[in-house]
Amino acid sequence: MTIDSDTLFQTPWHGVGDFRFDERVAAVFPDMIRRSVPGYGHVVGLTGLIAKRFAKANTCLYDLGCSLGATTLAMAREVQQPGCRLIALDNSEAMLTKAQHHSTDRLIDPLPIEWVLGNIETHPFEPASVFAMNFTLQFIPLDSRDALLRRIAQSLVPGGVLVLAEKVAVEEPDQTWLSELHWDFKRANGYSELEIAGKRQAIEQVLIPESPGQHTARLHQAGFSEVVEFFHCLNFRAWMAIK
Ligand code: GEK
Repeated sequence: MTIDSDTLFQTPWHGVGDFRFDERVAAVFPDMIRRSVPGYGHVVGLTGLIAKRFAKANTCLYDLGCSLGATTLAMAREVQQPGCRLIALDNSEAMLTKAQHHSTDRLIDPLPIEWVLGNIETHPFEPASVFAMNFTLQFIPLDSRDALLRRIAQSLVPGGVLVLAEKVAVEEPDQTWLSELHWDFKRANGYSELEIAGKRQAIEQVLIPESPGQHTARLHQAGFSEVVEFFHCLNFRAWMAIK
């Protein structure tokens, strides 16, 4: 696979809140997410290892908001339990088309992957032992998040797990420097001031982060018995929520 550099915001974007997961974003996505999300590779790799530990034979495993399938492939490589189905869901046709292409030349002995074009909010889930939702809940409308998390918890078999990774809102008013440090991270990865400001403007009304406290409270309310943070870097966190 050749990875194109993310130069999308070097020229003016369409406008405020106009960010879309279209062909232009899909083409540069691996470069964009690596340079924008601290610890992305760790979260993806650990999700594979968590899936290996929690997968139960003859159940489904879901990757919700799979994009180009990095998390999906990490799970497919690790899971050994028999009779599992791995379902990768995204509502961007551009992402899914590319994901399917990549996966065929990347897996040697694959757990078969079902690539599904669909909306996480309405797609019916079958009994599952693992859900991964890495950096995707942040794009779901705020008033749909409780119902989605409840539906995920209901679809999990006892002892099943949800891996949830998110960009989070800064909880303490005196910690706004955490967001600034994230912009420093992007600068250090070669993004210009124009690109950082352009992306912020485009994504402002599309990516709505919530605080860590809001996430963990929602996970408990949704029916998870144990919620453990396994990753934290700047304003990015990931939890395992066990049913
Ligand atoms: C990774 N998890 O590389 N239904 C389905 N898909 C959706 C929806 C929805 N309602 N809303 C957004 N998406 C991936 C990275 S990216 C994160 C996830 C980012 C999809 C959207 O099309 C995009 O592919 C993905 O969620 C979010 O491990 O871009 O920061």
